Amino acid sequence: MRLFLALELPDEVRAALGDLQRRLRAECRGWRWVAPGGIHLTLRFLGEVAAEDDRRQRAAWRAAAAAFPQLRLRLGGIGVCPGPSRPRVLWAGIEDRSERPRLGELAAALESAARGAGFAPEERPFRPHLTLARAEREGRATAPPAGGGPAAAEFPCGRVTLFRSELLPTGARYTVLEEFPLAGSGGEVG
Ligand code: 2AM
Repeated sequence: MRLFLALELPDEVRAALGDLQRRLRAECRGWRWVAPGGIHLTLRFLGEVAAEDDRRQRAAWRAAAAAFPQLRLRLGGIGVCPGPSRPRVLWAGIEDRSERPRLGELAAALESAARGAGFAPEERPFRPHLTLARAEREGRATAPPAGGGPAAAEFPCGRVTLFRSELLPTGARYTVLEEFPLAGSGGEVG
């Protein structure tokens, strides 16, 4: 199974991102748009995991989440990576003045749990982003001007979610396998 750990977004935040996608779709060509219901914030990509290892690892994810206080975030501006001349991914960020630094701490706590569970270290730095679209062909998509993101209120994040990702011809299908509440939370997302 292909697995990853992520934060789910409250419905109103996904709706704001869906509105943003509609606006960008009119301005930008050459993108495959992610269904708003599937937009999430990846904290740790796990990759292929055997079912028996997954069962064992879940205790580590549960413990790491339970030790980390819940946080509040706010959507930030949009951008593309790796850069505007050859955009591959179009994303919305997390506002710097929200609890974004704590998001890095949560990802680091999960990274540490992952290493404890036997995963090879993640070499790439953690760059929190919400993927809105992927280029149909690399280098052919038009990038929107960076900056202004969706207007949206601060939202609470109360749990880490373990997702299964299946790569289908119609796009990725994400399935929630288990939710791990953060400290001081009933596990709510909003
Ligand atoms: P992306 O949104 O930037 O594509 C499920 O595929 C999630 O895991 C997505 O959020 C995706 O990031 C991320 N992901 C997929 N493959 C990955 C990899 N090899 N390393 C890190 N993250 C990955």
